[in-house]
Amino acid sequence: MPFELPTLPYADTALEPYYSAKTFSFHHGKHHKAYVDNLNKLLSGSPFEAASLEEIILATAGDGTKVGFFNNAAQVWNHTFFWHCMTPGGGGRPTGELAERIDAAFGSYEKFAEQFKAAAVGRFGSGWAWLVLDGDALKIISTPNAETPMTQGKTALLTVDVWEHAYYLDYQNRRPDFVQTFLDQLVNWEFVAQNLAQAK
Ligand code: MN3
Repeated sequence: MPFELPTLPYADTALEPYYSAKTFSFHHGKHHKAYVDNLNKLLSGSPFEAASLEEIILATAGDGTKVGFFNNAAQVWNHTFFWHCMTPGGGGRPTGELAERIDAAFGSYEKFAEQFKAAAVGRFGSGWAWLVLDGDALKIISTPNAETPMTQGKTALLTVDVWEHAYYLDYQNRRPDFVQTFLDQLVNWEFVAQNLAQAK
C-alpha cells in the first residue's frame, strides 16, 4: 500500500498567528507531500513495498546506495511527528511527571529551554532539534537534514523543524524568534508526555 499524506491534527489556521495557514500550505501541502510522493515512487517494485515507514528508515540508514529511500522515508516520519509536537494554546511549561523529569535532567525548565534553543539555532543548514529519551536519560540533540533519532536507538519525544521552509514565510531569517515562539506558544506537552509514557 502506498503511503498517504496524513492530515494535520488541527485546522491549518489553528496555530495562527504563530504558524500560519500559508506556511502549512507549503510545508504540509507541498514539502511533506513531496516526501510522500517521492517515497511511493521509489517503493514501487522495490524490496520495501510491504515495509512500514520505521522498517524502511532503519533498513536504509547509513546505506549510501539507498539515500533516496532514507531521506524521503525519514522526512515523512519527521514531519508527521512534528505536526503533533504543536497544538493551539500550547507552549510554556510542562506539568506533572514530565516537568519533574525535565528539571532532573536539565536543572530547570529555563535551562532545558536554553539548551533546546541552542541546539535548534546552532544546527548549521537544515535539520531538526530534538528532546529524546536515550536509555533512561532525557537529552537534547540536533540532527542534520533528514536524520532522525531512531537510527541512533533514541526515542523522539519532541522536535522542531529548523529547515528554512519550516519558518521562512512567517519569520524570514529569524530562526531564533521561530524557536522561541515554538517553545512559548506551540509545544504540545501532552504529546511529549505520551511519548515518554509509551517509551517506558
Ligand atoms: Mn520541514
